[in-house]
Amino acid sequence: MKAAKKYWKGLVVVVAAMAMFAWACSSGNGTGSVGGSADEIIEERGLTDEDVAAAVSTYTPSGVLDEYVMFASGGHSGQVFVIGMPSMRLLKTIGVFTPEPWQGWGYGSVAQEEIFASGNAGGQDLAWADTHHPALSETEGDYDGEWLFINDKANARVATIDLRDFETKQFVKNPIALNDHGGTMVTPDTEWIIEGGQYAAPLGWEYAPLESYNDEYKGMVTLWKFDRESGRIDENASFALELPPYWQDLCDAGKLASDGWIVCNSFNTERATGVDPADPENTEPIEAGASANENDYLHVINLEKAAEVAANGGTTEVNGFPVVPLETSIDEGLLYFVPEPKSPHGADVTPDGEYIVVAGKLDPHVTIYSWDKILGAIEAGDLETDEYGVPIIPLDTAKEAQVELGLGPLHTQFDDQGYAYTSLFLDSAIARWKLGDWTLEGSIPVQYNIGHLAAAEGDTVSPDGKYVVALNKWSIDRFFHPGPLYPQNFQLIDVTNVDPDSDTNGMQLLYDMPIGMGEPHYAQIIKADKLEPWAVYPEVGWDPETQSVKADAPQAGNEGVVRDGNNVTVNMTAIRSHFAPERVEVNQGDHVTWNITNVDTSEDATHGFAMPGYNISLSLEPGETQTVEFDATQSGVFTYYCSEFCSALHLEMAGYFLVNSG
Ligand code: CUK
Ligand code: CUA
Repeated sequence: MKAAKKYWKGLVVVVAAMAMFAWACSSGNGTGSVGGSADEIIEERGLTDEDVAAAVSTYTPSGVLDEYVMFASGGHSGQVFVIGMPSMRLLKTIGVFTPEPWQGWGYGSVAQEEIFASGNAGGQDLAWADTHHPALSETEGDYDGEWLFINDKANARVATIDLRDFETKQFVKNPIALNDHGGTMVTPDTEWIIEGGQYAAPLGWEYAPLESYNDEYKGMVTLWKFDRESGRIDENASFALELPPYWQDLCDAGKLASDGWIVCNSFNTERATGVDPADPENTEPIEAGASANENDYLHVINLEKAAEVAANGGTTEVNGFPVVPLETSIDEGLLYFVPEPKSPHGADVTPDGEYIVVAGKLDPHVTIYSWDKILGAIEAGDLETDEYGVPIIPLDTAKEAQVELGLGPLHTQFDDQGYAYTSLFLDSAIARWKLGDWTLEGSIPVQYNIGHLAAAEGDTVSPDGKYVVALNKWSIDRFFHPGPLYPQNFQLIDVTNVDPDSDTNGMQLLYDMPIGMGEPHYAQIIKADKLEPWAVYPEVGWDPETQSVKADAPQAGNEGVVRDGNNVTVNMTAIRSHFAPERVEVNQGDHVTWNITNVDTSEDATHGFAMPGYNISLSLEPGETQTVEFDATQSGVFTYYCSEFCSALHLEMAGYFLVNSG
């Protein structure tokens, strides 16, 4: 602790000097400052040395850009948050599974309605989701900044987001399951997107009594094939593996040493359903039944071989989707189990692909499995099997080490100095431990009840270190609480320093960021300069659905209204501060196709198109074209207007839609 104090003293002197200098410069030109000198402000606000060091570590002057961008799951919002780091400024909420009014996401656009419809299940229109795990696309195991995927646990869906315009392009609904969990994770070249299941059910969710659980209920993992050319998941080239009715949990893709394989942890291998099938009178809560055994199973899956088997017709069909039967997986050597201690959570492959880290949840250890040892055991064969015939590699054969970290270990991330970081849910802390030495180095308290944690480039073959973000479920006393539903708390932690004399081993908490939208679960953090988003669409008349110019998009000069029987086509342009045409008249009952192009090409010159009465809200970014289609069922006078304050005469950017009942 002594050394830490000294370290901070030194840093704080430098930092305070910098702050004073900056203040002197700015006050020199007469701008002044609210509280006086930096020293006076520090004193008045009662800030400690550590506070000041933390403040200047994250303070990002106006106009200065962040070094990292974090993509955080939006949880039940069904969206994705884009957050700059280290400033922890929220830059955008990307509309994904839920309509998002500002982006006009899901409020009339024909192309977007098709995307939403493709995600519907069970005859229901879905406008919500429970997003858990975003995954950035990778090239050779490194984030490439091109695509982002995220799963919807509630409805077993995966979305594809294009990072050229940060817009959602696709939903795929899993045809064999209603919920998922171990998704999304990508293979090192983004050939496959993993979507593991969670709560076992008959594949295709057909009715089967719970008494038949052991035979009729199944687990699954689905492998979605990603086609970079088209920028879409190719549903026709995708497949699933049938698994025993254990509750598969978190998956990860192998890399380098373990490339071509995937792993998923599981729980409830007890197959508890709340009722004893042999004695229906005997009920027991699922939570008790599901944590009765000492071990569950790490699933080790040979993806490369499974893909071959699937491609060569080794599948049956469930709801038209190819599924490799469990028997085939066993016969072909696609699936192995390794015991994992007590209700595990999280399976994380180390950057070199040599080890798999599984956290105990109800066990204070993480268990580290050696990839070499697993392969050796598979090669040696002669393995016992579980009740379903799946070969089991003994824990002692596969185990490299166990490290006792604290209570409730969940998820693990990695840095560039050979450290691993594991979230401790029950202890509300992050533990830092050393790979290879398998030693706990220190831990830092977080507030409170951490779930995942995210490290800068932490899922790649070359993590950056520097920052780890704690994604906490609870915030209790950290913020003003707006009613009984509290914000959740993202905490930025500096992990650059290593100081064996401090309790935290040198890790320092820098910043608390309340997230007023829950529950985020996971995030990934990419170096900002790896992203190359467009500032405006490349050409006027751009269709974001196809990422190309739409041949018949309205352009300046060809605006107008065309009638063909009862079909009316409106070709409209938007430019500061004018819609053309400004008057559109149709007859009640006409079918209206309304095309709009924003012909502005300067940065930030977005126009909104809002038409109350017909429930239309679009956001037209520079160059973008959109189409809405509707039947003019309601007669009357409807004013459409621009909903983005685009110019001094923005309020004048409006027009009349007249629906004549005569
Ligand atoms: S799960 Cu939420 S804290 Cu969905 Cu990744 Cu572990
Ligand atoms: Cu266009 Cu306001």
